[in-house]
Amino acid sequence: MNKSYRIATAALAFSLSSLTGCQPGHEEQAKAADVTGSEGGRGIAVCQPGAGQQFAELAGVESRGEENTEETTDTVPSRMVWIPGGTFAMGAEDAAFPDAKPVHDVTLSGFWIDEHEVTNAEFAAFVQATGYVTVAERPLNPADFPGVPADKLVPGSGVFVATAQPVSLDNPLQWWQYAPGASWRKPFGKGSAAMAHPNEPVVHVSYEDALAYATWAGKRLPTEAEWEYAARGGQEQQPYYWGDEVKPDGKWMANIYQGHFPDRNTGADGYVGAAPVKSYPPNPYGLYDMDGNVWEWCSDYYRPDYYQHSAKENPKGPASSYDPDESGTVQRVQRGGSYLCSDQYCTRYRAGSRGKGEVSSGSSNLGFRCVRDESN
Ligand SMILES: [Ca+2]
Repeated sequence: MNKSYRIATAALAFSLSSLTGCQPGHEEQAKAADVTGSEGGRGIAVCQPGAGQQFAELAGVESRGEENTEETTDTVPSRMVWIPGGTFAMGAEDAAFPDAKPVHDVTLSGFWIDEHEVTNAEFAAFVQATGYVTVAERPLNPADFPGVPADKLVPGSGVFVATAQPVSLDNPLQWWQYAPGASWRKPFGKGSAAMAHPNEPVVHVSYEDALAYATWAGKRLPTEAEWEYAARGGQEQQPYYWGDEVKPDGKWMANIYQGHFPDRNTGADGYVGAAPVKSYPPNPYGLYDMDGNVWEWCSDYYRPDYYQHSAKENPKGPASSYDPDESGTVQRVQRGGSYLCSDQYCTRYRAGSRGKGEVSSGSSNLGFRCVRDESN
């Protein structure tokens, strides 16, 4: 397997592949010039691998730093919700999402879906039962990383690091760093004492990791159509899964990003990083965090043109992946956006939009939830 995409510089750096869902569209790139150079010097460090995670001290905002290493045993129970079969309009008319066109009718059989993202506590039970080692924890094969010094081949994963000041939005490596030792157990890497919180969604999971968990749990990963159908909650096309306004009645409906990306996260919605599951209102189906918090793996291969010839009943995606932006990589769909999404950057938290990522890569804002067929 060619893993050269995981090398961004002479030193081992974080793969962009799992972040592509948060790369700006052309519209956002055009705005980058306006962003750069404004509000200089007001950056808030969200985390700094190597120096340790340092969450901003913000009044009213959950602050979690190195001192927070306590064990919590009171975990959110795992529950599944039955989604009745039906037909819905899949995709988005939004000009920012050409790969989400055309909007097309899709008919699905009913299925069960996790009411919340898989938590660290749930993933820990899987690891304890099976001894499973995630991709981010495994030794790196030098043959997969030609030209990278052996001492740089350290297991780890990509962690978001707020910039010290406003930057151009055309290069995500300015705010993504490869953090040695970062994994689902230690989301910010070995330079931080922070451990995974039991009720927060598991992160730094590759597609393989998510699939292994789902199989162990007697479940599977959702198709992209199932995911969107569940997220829409039986409602018609609208800009956001919850309605027409990003902040109806002055209330934040999902864990997304406020402030100025990527240097100043005000955490106005209550969280600057991942939030414990079920921290925001559920959708009409009783599902939490279908929007924001962390991206979620789907089982479909990603192709930007798939909607042009998608099956009408129970579509399962194309036979293989193709991404003109990253040809040669195998990509699966990711959905829902994350705590780093806003209308300034990463608009793909909006309804009907699509994300994607390279299958062996995880990051600090990527997790998953599972589904189950009626007969199982
Ligand atoms: Ca937030």
